[in-house]
Amino acid sequence: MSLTTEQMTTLFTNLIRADHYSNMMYRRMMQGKLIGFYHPAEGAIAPGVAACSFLNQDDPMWPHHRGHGITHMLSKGIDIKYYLAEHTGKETGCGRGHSGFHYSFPENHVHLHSGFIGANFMAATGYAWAAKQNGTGQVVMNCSGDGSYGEGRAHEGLLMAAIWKLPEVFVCENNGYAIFATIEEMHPTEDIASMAQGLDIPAVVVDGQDVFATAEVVLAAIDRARKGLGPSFIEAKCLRFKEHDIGNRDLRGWEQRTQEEYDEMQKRCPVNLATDRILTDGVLTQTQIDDIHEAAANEVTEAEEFADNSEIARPSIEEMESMVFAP
Ligand SMILES: Cc1ncc(C[n+]2csc(CCOP(=O)(O)OP(=O)(O)O)c2C)c(N)n1
Ligand SMILES: [Mg+2]
Repeated sequence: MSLTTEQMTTLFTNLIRADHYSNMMYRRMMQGKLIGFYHPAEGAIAPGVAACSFLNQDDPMWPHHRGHGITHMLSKGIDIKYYLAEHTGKETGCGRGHSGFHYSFPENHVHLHSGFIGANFMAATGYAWAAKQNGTGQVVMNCSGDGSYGEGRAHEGLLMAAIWKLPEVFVCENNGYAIFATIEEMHPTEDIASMAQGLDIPAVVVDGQDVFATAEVVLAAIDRARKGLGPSFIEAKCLRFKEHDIGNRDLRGWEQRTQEEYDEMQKRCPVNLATDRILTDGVLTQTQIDDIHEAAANEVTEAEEFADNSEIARPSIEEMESMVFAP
C-alpha cells in the first residue's frame, strides 16, 4: 500500500510535533518541572506516529509507555496541553493532576497504560472482542515494547485475538532493550514477529526509524482488521537514543551501550530520515517544512504556558481515597 501525498504530509507533521514535544519533555524533566520520572522517546518516535495517525476517533488505542505515549496520543488527536498539565501535577490535567503518567482520555478512546507492562493485552483484546461481538467496526490499536513479550498476558492476548479473528493490530516497538536486558538475553528468536506467525497471525518486521515504511504496513493492518479479517502483528525495529528513564536513580552509567553505539544511532534519526524523503519525493518544500517546525514549537509553548499557569493539584485525603479502585 503506497502512501498518498496527503498521508505523507500528515505523518511528517505529526513526526515533527512528536519531536518537539519529546524534546520539551526531556528539557522540563531536567529543569525539575515534571513530577515523577520520564522515559525519553528521542529516536523512537516514528512507530507511535505511524500506528496512530490514521485511526478513527472511536478506535480504542493503548499507547506504549515510552515518551508516555505522547507520539501516539498527539497523532490520535489528543490536545496535549491536558497531558502536560497532568504530568506537571496540575488541576487542569486529564486526571486532575492525580495520575502521574498513568492517564486516560476516554472521549478519544485512549486508554490507561498501566504501570505493569503487558497489562494492556488483556484490556485491548477484551475491547476487540466486544467490538466484534457488537459489530461496531472499531479497530483496536495495541502498542507496546519488546519487553512485554516476556509476559504471559501478551501471549494470551495474541492467542485470543488469533483464535477469534479479532479486529486488533499489535505494534511491537522493538528497541532491543527492556531497561538493561538486551533482546538476545530475553528472546530465543531474532524477531518477536515469529511468535505471532506461530499463531497464524500475519506478521511483518519493518524499519521503525522510517515513519513512512511503518505507516504503510499499519494501514494495511487496519484495513484488514476493519474488513473483519482478523489481527495483524507489526514489529517496528527502532532505537532509543537515550537511557531507559530519567528523574529516577541515575542509571545511565549502567547502560550496556557504548558511546560509539550512541553516536552510530544518530545516523538513523527518524526526523532526518523523514525530512530527506519528503524533500527528495517533492512532497513539501523547505519553506513548508520550516512552517511545520514553527507551528509545532508554538503548540509546545502554548501547552507549557497552560500547564505552568494552572493550579497545582492538592487533593484531600478523602478525595484521594475516593479515586482508588479496589475490587
Ligand atoms: C510486569 C512488569 N515488570 C517489570 C516492570 C518494570 N519495567 C518498566 S519498563 C520495563 C522495560 C520495558 O521494556 P520494553 O517493553 O521493551 O519498552 P522500552 O522501555 O524498551 O521502550 C520494565 C521491565 C513493569 N513495569 N511491569
Ligand atoms: Mg524495549
